[in-house]
Amino acid sequence: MKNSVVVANVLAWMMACVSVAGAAETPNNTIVSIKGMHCAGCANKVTKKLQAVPNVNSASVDADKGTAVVNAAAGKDFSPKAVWEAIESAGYKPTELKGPTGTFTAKPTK
Ligand SMILES: [Cu+2]
Repeated sequence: MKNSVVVANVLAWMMACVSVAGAAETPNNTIVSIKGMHCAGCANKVTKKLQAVPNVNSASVDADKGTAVVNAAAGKDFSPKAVWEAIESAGYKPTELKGPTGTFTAKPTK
């Protein structure tokens, strides 16, 4: 069981590498710093909200570090504003969002 999860992760990583190979300087990840999360339950809540944002492929939220890594669906972009608002709607406060369109310390306008 554990091994197959590792293999799946490695495959996903390899596929991610292939898809960003042509644009190594603008990886398709958006990293958000979030205030107010304390446990896995908080992280789950934020993850669910982020995964509901259009064109978001996956979101991985770390309550201890206070970060979310959000990945766009292949060939698509999501709205950083929608990501910011999704986190707010879960009850937490984004403090910084770094993505392909820039770094924001207040809610992006689009
Ligand atoms: Cu919690």
